[in-house]
Amino acid sequence: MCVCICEILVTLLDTRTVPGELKWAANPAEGGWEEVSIMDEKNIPIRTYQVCNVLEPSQNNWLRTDWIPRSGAQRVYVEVKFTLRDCNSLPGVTGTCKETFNLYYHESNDDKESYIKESSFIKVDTVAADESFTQVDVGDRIMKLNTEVRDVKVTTRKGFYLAFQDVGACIALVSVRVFYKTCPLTVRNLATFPDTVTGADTSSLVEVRGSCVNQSEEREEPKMYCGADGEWLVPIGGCLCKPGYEEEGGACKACSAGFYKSKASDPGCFKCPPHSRSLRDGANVCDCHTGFFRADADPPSMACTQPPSAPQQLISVVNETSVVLEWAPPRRLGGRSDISYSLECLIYSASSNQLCLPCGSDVHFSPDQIGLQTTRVVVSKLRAHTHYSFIVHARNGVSQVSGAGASQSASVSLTTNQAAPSPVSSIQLTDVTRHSLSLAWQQPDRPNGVILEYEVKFYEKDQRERSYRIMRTFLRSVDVAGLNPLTVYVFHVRARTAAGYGEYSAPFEFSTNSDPFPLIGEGVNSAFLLLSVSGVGILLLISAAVFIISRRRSKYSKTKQDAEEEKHLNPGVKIYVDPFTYEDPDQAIHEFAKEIDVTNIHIERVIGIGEFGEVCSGRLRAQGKREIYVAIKSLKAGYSDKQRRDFLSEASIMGQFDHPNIIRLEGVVTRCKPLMIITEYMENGSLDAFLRKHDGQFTVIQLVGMLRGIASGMKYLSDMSYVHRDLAARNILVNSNLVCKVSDFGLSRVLEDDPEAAYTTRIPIRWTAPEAISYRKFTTASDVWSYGIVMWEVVSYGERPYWDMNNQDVIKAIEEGYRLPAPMDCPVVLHQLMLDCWERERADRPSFSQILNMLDKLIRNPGTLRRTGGERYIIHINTYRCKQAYTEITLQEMDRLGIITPSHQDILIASVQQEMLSQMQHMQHSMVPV
Ligand code: ACK
Repeated sequence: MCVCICEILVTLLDTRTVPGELKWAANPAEGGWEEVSIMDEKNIPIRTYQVCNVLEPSQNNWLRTDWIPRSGAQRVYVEVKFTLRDCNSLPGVTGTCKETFNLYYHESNDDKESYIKESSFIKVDTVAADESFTQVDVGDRIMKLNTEVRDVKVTTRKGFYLAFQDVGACIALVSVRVFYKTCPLTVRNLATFPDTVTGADTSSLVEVRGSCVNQSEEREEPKMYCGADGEWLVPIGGCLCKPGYEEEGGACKACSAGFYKSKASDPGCFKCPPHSRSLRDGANVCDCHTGFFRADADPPSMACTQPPSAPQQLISVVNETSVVLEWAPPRRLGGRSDISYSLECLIYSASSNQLCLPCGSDVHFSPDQIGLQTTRVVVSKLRAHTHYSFIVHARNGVSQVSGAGASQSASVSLTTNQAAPSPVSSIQLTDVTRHSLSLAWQQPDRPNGVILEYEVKFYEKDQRERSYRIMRTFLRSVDVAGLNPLTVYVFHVRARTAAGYGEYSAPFEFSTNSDPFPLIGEGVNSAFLLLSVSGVGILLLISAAVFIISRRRSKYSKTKQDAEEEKHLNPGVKIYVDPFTYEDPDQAIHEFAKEIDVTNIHIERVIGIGEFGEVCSGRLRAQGKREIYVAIKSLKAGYSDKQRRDFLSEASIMGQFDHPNIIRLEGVVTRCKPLMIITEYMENGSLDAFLRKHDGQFTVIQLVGMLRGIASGMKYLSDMSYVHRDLAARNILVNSNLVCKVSDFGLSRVLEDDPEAAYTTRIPIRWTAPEAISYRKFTTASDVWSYGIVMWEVVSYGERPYWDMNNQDVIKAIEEGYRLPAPMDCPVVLHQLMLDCWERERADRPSFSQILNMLDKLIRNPGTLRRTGGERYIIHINTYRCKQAYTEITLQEMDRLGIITPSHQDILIASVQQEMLSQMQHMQHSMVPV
């Protein structure tokens, strides 16, 4: 729209509008200017001043106006309308007639100056007529009116006087108008500029600051210049409508409902973006619909959005102690593209009432744990054999404001595999002599399981690794003897768990002490010198010998170890020889067992009672070997020949075996009494008692590790065609490293030798396969049955198989198809393996080789051990008098109700998985007493 910025004229004096006479001061008062009232062209009476003394020379007629207030003006305009007679038109005037008059002004604060000296007036101009008239025809008067305008700067006083000087013209001042100019009030760029009086000079510009119109704010200081002619010039800056308002007709108008304007600089109001609305006028932002949100950084022009839904298809791939987590983006992104993921890692802690605790800071996330843009993370440095939960949160810019940040997540639980321990980080020297170094170290940062052993590798620094020695210890320290004096040795230590050896530590160098002998010098007795020299010689010889022997020994042990491994890899070559096939049992014993000199045996204490007498622990110092701990079984005095043969037959059998999971025979004492069988010492005694003592203290993987050892030993025995016949947890021995070894090789000959013996009293009914009970069909397959029972014993921490049922009931139950239920927390796969071992048909049972493979597979994939079927069980409660319906119940509930009491005399509780229901129903029938 065009705004007219025409000047405004403010009148200070207009003779036409003055009512009545003007009564200006004329000088001379008579004969000069005269006030004459006439009618103007519209017949309105006006006052004029006239003078016409053209015939008289030297005219000087002054006419002075009244005081005119300046009213703030700085330059005033004087518009004079007048008529002037042309001198030529006047007959008889010569020389005296003029055609101009002079305009003067005089500034003054006094509005009533009665007399002003003519000399104090300042001349404005000499005014001549543009038009003049030659004659006045009174009847038909033609008046040619001149209009002349002059401007005068009046700045010094409050007002001024004007004066007209006539010097001999014939003039009529028809009207005099005095005015000044203003630039009018105007709005430009939403700024209001007030009415402004123009400047004093014709070229002056008055700078004016505008003020913003209602509901607007300054964009840039609004300014304009008021020109002398009353026109606005050069607008600068301006204002903008505030948020919620838009410009219309130079004003700011509120945005209507459904529209918004967020910034003053926005060109106008916009429609509300999707999922938002504005209900009232003047909105600077639209409110989101319920369930939709706007992030702090979201512009108001953006649609309102929602948090994402949960990530999809979260999968985990466990690799030892690392896990790769991958997922697909959420199905609903909420209308945003700023999705990110973060991971929460929780560790299952058995110690804190099975709550999940946040993983420690040592867990590593790649590329990161939070702010992930990718849908794949590798989590490493987890603990081995440990249950973890990972929660993947999907978040976007509005998750926080929506308050739903934590809920949009997917989770996965997993168990890490076994992994070798991390390296030992440092080795400290605790003692040093000329020939020995004592070292100690801390457990690795991440043992990843129970540390079974440390291996210390060392060599002379000069020798590098060309020739090294190995020592193994269960402790975190070692005394290394037999070293050369003043020699630098390099040591590496590594730890071993069930998962194998970890990496060696970095090399640590330690030096033995120097030779303490005094230097040969003055004052040394020659005999002592001789002794010293020869002593040094002998010592050197001894050290050399020790060195050579130790080097040989280390080579031997390494060779032996290699052979052991090789043999273990290629089993089944050797076949077991039954000592009873020897006519002379002593021949067998001397073929398979080493005779030990009793003076090398140091008995320390009694640790138990065996079938033939006491079992003691003690130490054996075999010639040229280091002292070892041993178990010593002795044959009590007063034995018969048969007892002697039976006693020694165990050693003859044991002596044929060489396997890490078979108890090792050190030798026998047959040449003096009492007869003794010396075996390696197993610190933790028999497995059943050991498990009962440590009820619930092992991880499933540790239990499976024990079972694997037993299966490995049994595979070795079966490869050698040896049938054990009395495989039970009580006949498994456990050493300090939790290594389980099969022992007790005495039962085989009992039945063999005495088929008519009352075997039902001696036979371990609960451990024995039905065909072996029924018709003494002892085979590796019947050992497999017993192995299944051992599995059950292990997983139930030494519980008695079939609890307090008597042997006859056990035989009957088995015959009817009943099988032991899964122990509490037993992984489904393990119970299934037990059931496989208890197949009625022995051909259907797995071989030890298959069992071993299966357990190895479980150890490699511990996730498969997670399912315990423990959530809900079908419980059949059978009494001897009545049969009850089964019910679904959890173990916890059973526990709470106190009904799982296997020791209870007349109640048998069987808990099986749902899949086993048919077998269970079958069992129900079987348990009805006859
Ligand atoms: O459960 P234990 O302590 O372990 O009690 C029995 C006891 O002797 C009668 O057999 C223990 N025993 C047998 N052989 C050994 C051995 N080699 N090392 C340690 N203890 C043994 C067994």
